[in-house]
Amino acid sequence: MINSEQIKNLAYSCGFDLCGIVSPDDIPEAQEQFETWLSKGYHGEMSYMAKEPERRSSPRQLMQGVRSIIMLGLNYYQPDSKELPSGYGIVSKYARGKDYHKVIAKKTKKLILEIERTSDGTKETGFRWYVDYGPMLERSYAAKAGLGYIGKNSLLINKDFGSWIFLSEILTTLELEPDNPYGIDHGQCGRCTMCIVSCPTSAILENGVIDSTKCISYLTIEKKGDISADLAAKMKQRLFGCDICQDVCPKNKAAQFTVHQEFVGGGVGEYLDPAIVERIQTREEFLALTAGTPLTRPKLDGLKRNAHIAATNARASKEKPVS
Ligand code: B12
Repeated sequence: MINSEQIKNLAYSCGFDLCGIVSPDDIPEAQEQFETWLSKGYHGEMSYMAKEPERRSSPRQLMQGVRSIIMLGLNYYQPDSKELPSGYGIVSKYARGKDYHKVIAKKTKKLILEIERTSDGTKETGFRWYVDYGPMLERSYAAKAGLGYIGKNSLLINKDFGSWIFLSEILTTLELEPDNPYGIDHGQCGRCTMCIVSCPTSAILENGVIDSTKCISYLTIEKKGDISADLAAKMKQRLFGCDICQDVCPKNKAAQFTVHQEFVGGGVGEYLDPAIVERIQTREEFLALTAGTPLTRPKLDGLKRNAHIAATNARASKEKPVS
């Protein structure tokens, strides 16, 4: 029978930077916070978040016979260049290369094959994996698996990689020894409120509670239709996603450049000329620029809207670099 230690070694050999094991028990306090978040409408137009909310902290409803969850993390940090080219829009770090869903899917499938191969004779073993889109409160389970702690910006923060990590998970029928969530000291935010005070739209309401309807990440990626003039002005030149609450975080000072080249190359890169996006007419032209990257998410209309806002804000600020 395969054990937790072997699973972790296989995960690292498949390219994951973090791996922890957690039991598939419900996390009632996370569920409660999540339902409060929904009841206040902080999910905005993300109606999929409100679909069967009780499943998100109840893995046994997601897979029959699940006995363990293998939580995984992948570092995507890459430093910014010093200067924003005049008039350009900024793409957040997670989206500069290939779509992480695809990158993680490939590594996860390989890991499952390796686990099957190693745990000889467990043909009956079941696996179900998710990355991001799955109905799981990923950060709560990652924290319980010892991958980090949940910071005031609501992100999972790891002592070695800071918050620049993607999360994913494999639910399995394998019985594995869970990790001790307090086994590794990842530190805490303490009295620091840098993320809260630096958010231009005041989207971080209190420790770990994000009002998505104000979050620049939500506005540029998930929201459909117009963005109010007030919020649009605060987006400055952010064309896709936002990293401010991570850039200012002292826990991210020691971040390590990702070894996963997929997140660095093969995408649109750090800056995008809004004029290029605004000129796009057809779906083919849109896909020529964005296929295989996270930028397909807001569709052509959303990306054009963002480009227009970034260009307008660049002109308004006399093309000064954004802070
Ligand atoms: C919806 C969503 C968003 C929304 C809402 C954000 C939010 N904070 O909820 C929007 C579009 C705004 C968004 C933005 C971003 N997102 Co997002 N998003 C998600 C998604 C799909 C669901 C999150 C969710 O359930 N939110 C609802 C709230 C209430 O849940 P929660 O924040 O997890 O809160 C729970 C915990 O914090 C917990 N809790 C709070 N305090 C404590 C303390 C302890 C001790 C414990 C145990 C639990 C706990 O209780 C809460 C209720 O359950 C997840 C993937 C997933 N399936 O989980 C990715 C995810 C959270 N996003 C991710 C990323 C990378 C981003 C961006 C950085 C992208 C960008 N650069 O633009 C920004 C960051 C903005 C921010 N500060 O949150 C990563 C975060 C990785 C990490 N290191 O934490 C995730 C995990 C995707 C992934 N698979 O890697 N996102």
